[in-house]
Amino acid sequence: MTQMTAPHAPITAEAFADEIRNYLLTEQGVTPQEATVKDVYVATAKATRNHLVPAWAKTRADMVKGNTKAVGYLSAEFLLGRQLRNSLLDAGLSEQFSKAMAELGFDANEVVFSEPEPGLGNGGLGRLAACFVDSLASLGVPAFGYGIQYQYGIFRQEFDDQGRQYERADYWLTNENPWGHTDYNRDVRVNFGGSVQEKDGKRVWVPDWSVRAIPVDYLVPGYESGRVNTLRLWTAKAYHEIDLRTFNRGDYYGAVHNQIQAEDITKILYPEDSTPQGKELRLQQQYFFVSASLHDAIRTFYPGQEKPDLTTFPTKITFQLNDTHPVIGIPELMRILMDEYGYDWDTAWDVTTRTFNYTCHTLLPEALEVWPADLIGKLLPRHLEIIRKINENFVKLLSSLTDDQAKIDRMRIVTEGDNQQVRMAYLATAGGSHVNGVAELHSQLLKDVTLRDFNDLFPAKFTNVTNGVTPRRFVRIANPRLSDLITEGLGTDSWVSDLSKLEGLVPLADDDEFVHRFAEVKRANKRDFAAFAKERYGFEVNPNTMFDSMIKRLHEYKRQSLKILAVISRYASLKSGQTKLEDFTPRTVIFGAKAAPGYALAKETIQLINNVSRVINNDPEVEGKLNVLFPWNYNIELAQNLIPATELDEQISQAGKEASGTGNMKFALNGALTVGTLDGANVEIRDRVGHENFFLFGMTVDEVEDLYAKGYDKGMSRQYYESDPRLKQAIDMVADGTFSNGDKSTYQNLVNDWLNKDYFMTLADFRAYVGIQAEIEKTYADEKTWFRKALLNTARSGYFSSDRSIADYLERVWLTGPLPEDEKLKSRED
Ligand code: GLS
Repeated sequence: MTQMTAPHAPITAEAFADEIRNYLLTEQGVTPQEATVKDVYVATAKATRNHLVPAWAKTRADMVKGNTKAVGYLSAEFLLGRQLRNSLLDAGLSEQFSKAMAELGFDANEVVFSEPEPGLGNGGLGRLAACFVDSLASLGVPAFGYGIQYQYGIFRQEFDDQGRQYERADYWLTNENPWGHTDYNRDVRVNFGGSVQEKDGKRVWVPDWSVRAIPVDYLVPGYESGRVNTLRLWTAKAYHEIDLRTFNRGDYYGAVHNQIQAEDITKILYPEDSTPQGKELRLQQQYFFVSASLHDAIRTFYPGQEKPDLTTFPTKITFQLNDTHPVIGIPELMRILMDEYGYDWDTAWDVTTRTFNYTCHTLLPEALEVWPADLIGKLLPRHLEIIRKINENFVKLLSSLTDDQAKIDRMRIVTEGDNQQVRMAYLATAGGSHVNGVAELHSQLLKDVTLRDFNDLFPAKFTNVTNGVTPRRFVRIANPRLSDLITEGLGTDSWVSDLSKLEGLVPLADDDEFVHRFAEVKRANKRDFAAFAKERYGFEVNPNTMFDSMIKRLHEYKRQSLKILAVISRYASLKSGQTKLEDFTPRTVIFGAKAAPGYALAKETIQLINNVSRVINNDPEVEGKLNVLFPWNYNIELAQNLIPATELDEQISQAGKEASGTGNMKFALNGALTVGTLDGANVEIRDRVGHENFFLFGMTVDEVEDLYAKGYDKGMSRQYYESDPRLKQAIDMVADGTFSNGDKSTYQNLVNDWLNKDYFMTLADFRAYVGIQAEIEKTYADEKTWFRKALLNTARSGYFSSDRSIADYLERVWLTGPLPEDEKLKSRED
């Protein structure tokens, strides 16, 4: 069988170099001799994109012509990471690129690094969306990713000389962006404000102001699928940018008021992860991209039709609501169907409920978005009417299903009384076909706790789809050494598109030579990371230490403070001689984390980590034994460098709080062992890799609940402090100024919280955490055992491919599949 490696005929390195030269000259206006690294990056990106365009057009045409229902992935965040290597891989041009760079006299890595990273997401949720569009294309499923092109993505994190985080704007779009094509000819009008009036017995929305939504199209190539999908990110522009009369009066700011109001909508990504703030601008963003996307889908699937039969809409496309952020799409589709196309309520409701599905990504009650009805009424008056009617009908439906009035009241989409609120998760559950959580435990807790009443009455709606990560970016590209070894071990590279094949490595865990080579890969990656950390951050890293990483957003529930308290405790124990230096397993402890700018306790934790790092790293007594690194501005680049080099991965959230986690999957695939709680996808990772290959500690969900019932967060944590000398010593050191040049007030809020509240039970889990670390060290001392376990983590984590997640969505939620093979083959021949 001949295997296609790319959606087009491959070309030679010389020909590719010529194409790059051509772009340099015709678009950048420079010869290779004059070109800078950035010029070469832009020209290479354009040349690469050009190779993908024919398959892109063909995929779209097949999608519109064919009978395969498409997927619309509506997400306020797509955390893409750099595009060049990924596009080269999918275009089948990776090798040509290396040679072409050599021919042109440029360093391939430098060219890759010169691409600014598009940080259009906060963390796991946004990165998951990026993995999902990659997998949809790789599986050949026709799909659109729909979102927002923020002018400023997640802030750049820096640390000041006190170790405090400060935030800088992320100017990622300041330079040329060769990947996104701004399509001014396919703009969409999005309206806001105004009122609803009665005309000829109909409710008519008379808006107050409008914004021009312009699509910026990114190509999403599939790996070896011959397909290229579209990621359409909307940018906002004003219809009338300048008011000349106001300008002529000398009011220059007033003259551009319209422009500012419009462009503000897509100016900046809100930097909260898991705990969004209900700001008016955020609702504007949500409505803006959802309204534009729904109109875009209608014109795409019913081209040129003035009176399309939109009762077929759910057979053309199914929309996935990525968390509550796009849920305003439900009343918007109702409005479009009724007000723009004249359908009656019942038909519109039938179409709408068959079109949408909802993924919930959280267990934190504060993360389920709730909007004041007044705010929705002010910004989207017609939508508020529709939401009220949906609520009214829903309450009627509930009354026909149960006599339990309290339950009905709990389930209202719009709350009653003063300050009415619209609960977006409930609207999504009522208005969509399916609701899913993102790991088995999470989906179960959604059914048992968060959406329990809904599950009681509509059990068929609920399902689980465990998250996954793309093996292309997070193994093949991030870890070339491991990729080569896997390919050698399996005798094929087909694992890149079918990660379940990794299972074939299991027998090699008994092959000492192979395990040794696996260990060599890790060691080489550690040396690479040490060099990267030195160059990028100026850190001295000893590669002959255990690399122990915790990279994720800074959040109390994730419990970075548990880890830093344990580090302090080991430091104290080394200093006091309780632990002999020669018995100590040398460790490099690495943190990467951004805190939401307004999250005070999280920011104090960042400051503490930085200062613990400063004190320990400058203490000659522990030199070479304990080192704490906190590279700033954790992003995808850092993840791609650190994950392949990590030996121990920390997933230590309080049980029942992390919906899934996806970093845990990336680490396991790259041969790190996890120390973790029974939370999120940790549970499934442990079951798959084998309980003996996972370091479990801490309370379970039930134990956590029991402890709350006993009043833990009402002052019980102090008992743990009093009764564990190591814990007491660590907290006392934070309180007494050891990590703040003697100042006792610096970490006052943290210390107070630990001793009086500690909602996420850091203190209660401390003893178990320190205990498991001793076991980890014992295992690490025996290299063969450690790397055998690590290899088994890689071999048994194939399930955590986002290709598998997408296959599950296709089967359980979207009820569609790839474009037919013949259409695919036709597209390759063209
Ligand atoms: C999150 C969860 O916190 C993560 O556990 C999860 O892995 C991710 C993707 O499902 O979604 N929810 C959220 O608001 N941010 C996340 O990262």
